[in-house]
Amino acid sequence: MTTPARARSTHFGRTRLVVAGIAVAAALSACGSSDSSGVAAISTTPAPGAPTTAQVQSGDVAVKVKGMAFTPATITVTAGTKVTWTFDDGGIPHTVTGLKDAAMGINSPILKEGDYSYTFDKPGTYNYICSIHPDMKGTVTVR
Ligand SMILES: [Cu+2]
Repeated sequence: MTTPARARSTHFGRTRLVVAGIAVAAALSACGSSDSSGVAAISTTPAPGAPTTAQVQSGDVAVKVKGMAFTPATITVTAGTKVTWTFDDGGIPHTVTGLKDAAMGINSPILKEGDYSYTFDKPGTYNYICSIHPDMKGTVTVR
């Protein structure tokens, strides 16, 4: 009667010890993985001010028309900013063509090279495309 109780007690104690050991190991590995992923997340986060598309630009702003795209496709400028698109896509013709009433003034000829400029005087959002390749899209936000 005494022996079975002892045996059970010992067995119970061992089980708890093993469980505690597993819990510690799990806690350590979980801690290690969460630490490393936290460091990775911090290192891949861009520094403040790094994304150029979020910056408000003024004066003369340049946009490249190259590789079947406007780069940067999205810009934010202050009123009075002159935006110049430079066409350089290996002989592929493109345009800068405004969409909707507010952007109707944006209307370049078909160009393979050279540049086209437009001065944005009024605040608003101006969407434009290449009329030959409508998948080429750009946006100028004027503040
Ligand atoms: Cu085009």
